[in-house]
Amino acid sequence: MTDSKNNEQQTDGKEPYRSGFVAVVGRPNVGKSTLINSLIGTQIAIASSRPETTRKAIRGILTTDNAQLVLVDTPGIHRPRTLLGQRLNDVVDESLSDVDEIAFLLPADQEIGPGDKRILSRLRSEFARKDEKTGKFIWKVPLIAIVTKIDELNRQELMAKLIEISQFADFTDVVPVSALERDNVAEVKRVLVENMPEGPQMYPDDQITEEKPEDTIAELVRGAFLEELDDELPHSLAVVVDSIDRPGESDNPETEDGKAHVLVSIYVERDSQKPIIIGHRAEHLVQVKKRLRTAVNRIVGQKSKLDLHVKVAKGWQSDPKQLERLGF
Ligand SMILES: Nc1nc2c(ncn2[C@@H]2O[C@H](COP(=O)(O)OP(=O)(O)OP(=O)(O)O)[C@@H](O)[C@H]2O)c(=O)[nH]1
Ligand SMILES: [Mg+2]
Repeated sequence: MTDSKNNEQQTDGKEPYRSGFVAVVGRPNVGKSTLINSLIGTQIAIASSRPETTRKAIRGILTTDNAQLVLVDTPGIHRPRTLLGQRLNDVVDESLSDVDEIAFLLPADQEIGPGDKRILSRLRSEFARKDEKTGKFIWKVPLIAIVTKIDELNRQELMAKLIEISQFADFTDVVPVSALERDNVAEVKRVLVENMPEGPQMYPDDQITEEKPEDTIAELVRGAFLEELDDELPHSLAVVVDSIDRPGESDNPETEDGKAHVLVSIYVERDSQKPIIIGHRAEHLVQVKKRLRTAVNRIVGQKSKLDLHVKVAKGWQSDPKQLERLGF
């Protein structure tokens, strides 16, 4: 099942062009962001071993010879415990309105659970109607089950898993994949394209995301801290890019060195968290800047300087005003 990097879609010239939106949904931590990155071939969404990594509906654009798919990464669907959790669920609702196809991710290495059932019934209430005669659900859009993390199972276990998932709901198709080992990623692409309605190309060939540079950088900074900090501060971080000043375009004296100046605020919930973020002799700030140098230069389109400021927004995850200010 391993696919080669050059395994692009072949067209015979007769295939219609297809385009539209795919909502990528599933419980927290099932591998949504990782799969989207691997479909697109570059990191546009951050992924981590912690649940609730994704907080915004990031849109990645996948262009093939005969199709363009906008993959909408969503926060994991879960029972909310904080106001932030509630807002994350709202984000999922918004990103579900008006999609052409749904990719429902289920991890191969876990049992189908109440979380998955809740997601299914939520999808049904929005996208399906019940046929009175047969009692079956008729879907308005294709519903594709993607079984993730298959590298965790042997062949026999995987077969049993695929059968179990096929019986869980009336999926249009069921596709196994390991995004981590790039196993069967091309097949996922093929199935998603095949089920997309006909439509025109919407974005230039080389555009891979709909996000503003500010938002992409803010996500990358948050992702870099999640990696840098291990488990010290799981959910307490929010990142905002306040400004990008380019030389010649602003009065900011910082740009006199010819570099763009990217001003970033990193919010934590309590004073005591500040030194943890900053680290001994600012080691975390230094590492994060180093990690992101190339990516930020690419996004801004020129040599840039990241300026990181750690601030406290007391209890922001449960405070409506603060949440709004931080873009939720
Ligand atoms: N073994 C294995 N692990 C994977 C695979 N894909 C993702 N993971 C791991 O699963 C964890 C979660 O991945 P994410 O892509 O952040 O999951 P998510 O569904 O986007 O999570 P939220 O945004 O929090 O809902 C990370 O530690 C990934 O490295 C895979 O194919 N195989
Ligand atoms: Mg995610």
